[in-house]
Amino acid sequence: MSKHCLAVDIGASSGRVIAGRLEEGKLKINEIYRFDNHIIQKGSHFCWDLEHLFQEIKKGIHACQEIGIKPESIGVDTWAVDFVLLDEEDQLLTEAVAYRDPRTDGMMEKAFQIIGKEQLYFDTGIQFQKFNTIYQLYAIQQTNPELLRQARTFLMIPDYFHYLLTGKKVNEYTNATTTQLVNAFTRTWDKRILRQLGINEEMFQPIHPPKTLLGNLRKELVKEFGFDMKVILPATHDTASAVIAVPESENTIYISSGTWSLIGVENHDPICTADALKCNFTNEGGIDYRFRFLKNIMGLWMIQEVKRNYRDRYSFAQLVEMAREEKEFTSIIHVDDGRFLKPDNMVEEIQKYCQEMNQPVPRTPGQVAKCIFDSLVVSYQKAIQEIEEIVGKKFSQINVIGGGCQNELLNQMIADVTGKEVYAGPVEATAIGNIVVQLMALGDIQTLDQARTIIKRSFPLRRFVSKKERGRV
Ligand code: LFR
Repeated sequence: MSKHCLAVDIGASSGRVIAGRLEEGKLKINEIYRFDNHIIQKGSHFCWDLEHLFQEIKKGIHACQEIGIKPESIGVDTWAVDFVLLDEEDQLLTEAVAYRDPRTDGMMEKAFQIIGKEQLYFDTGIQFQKFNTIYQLYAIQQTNPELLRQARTFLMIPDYFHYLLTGKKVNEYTNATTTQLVNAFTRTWDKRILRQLGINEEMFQPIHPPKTLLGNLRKELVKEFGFDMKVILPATHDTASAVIAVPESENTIYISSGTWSLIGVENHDPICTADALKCNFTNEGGIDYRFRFLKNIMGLWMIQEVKRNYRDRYSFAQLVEMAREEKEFTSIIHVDDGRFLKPDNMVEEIQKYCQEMNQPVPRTPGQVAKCIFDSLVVSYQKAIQEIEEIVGKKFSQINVIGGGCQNELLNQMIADVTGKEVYAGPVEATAIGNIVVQLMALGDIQTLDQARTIIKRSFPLRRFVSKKERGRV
């Protein structure tokens, strides 16, 4: 039996502390602790509550002790792009402003006046999203340049938690690439871009790849927990960790399904071409310097918001069942329209959109949910066509990973619309990806291929075929 590794996986709506280890060639995982996460309003900004999240991480570690697990190592992953700045005393200079905050409105266009859009894409390979770190930093540069001058350290959210755990300040590679400030070819901070935008380049830390052994816990924490452990960098961008857990990477298009739907393929080189730019695909840095060639689709955020708008009267499962009943309702919205990024009320925004487009307006929760699922699948199908065109290859199967793969209605709809085989699972792809990277660093797993073989053996997938295909058998 191998050692226990702890994955702390925090998404936009919840966080998990999951322990994993190898047992007779299989990976066994065990959810130790789960907590909520959400955006809170602090002053005039939407922010993440990092203090609360760190307390929750600590509770998860304490919980290990209570059930007699003594982990060998720990690693944290979260969503991408967000960050904090520290001063010369390593104190927080900023709140962790959330990427859905409107401070970046108009910043992307303003930055394009200084750096050409093409140059930015050809150098970084990163998609244009108004919330990318580059535009968040540029927003600070425009409104409070003094803050950037004072900053000594730039840490992304998982980097900050790793700093709190160890006292070591580094930037992890996979997450750093999402800033749109890392050169896709040199894999280092792109000084030219930073200089052009007047962003203090001194605050960036050395970039370290996943599998780096960062160090041990701070002494105070060892005392508090009663044990020490190693802190190992996983792929700290949650999507990077999730994609590690896609068992078949060659002929598969993955959809990492959670708050966002990340749809794409794994490549060995970045595709920074005019076609990829036109379709706004990204080339995020992955494990072993592979690339996630993918597109962000608005994802289950829309249904999470709808659930909230209905004051949590219906569970996700109920919304799915109600959508299933609404066979006749077929209005389609453009899910990637910026208006759905953080509307005051998602239900009303969807209704307004349908009205403006002269489509039937969804009135019941089932109709709203059906409209979201149908529209997501339309967006997936378009992205798949673009991927196949740009990559120049047809893919026979789709692997839906992450929490959203439990939505059987959506899985079936994807199979029906695309005509491809759909595989669902693993649900905890992100934590699994996080854990296998720690096991690789510890020498218990040798290669990525071996990790994927173990994952395939350990977590059976569910298969969905299109109605048409089922009719044939
Ligand atoms: C998914 C994710 C996406 C990223 C978005 C914002 O959780 O990490 O990959 O584009 O959140 O950070």
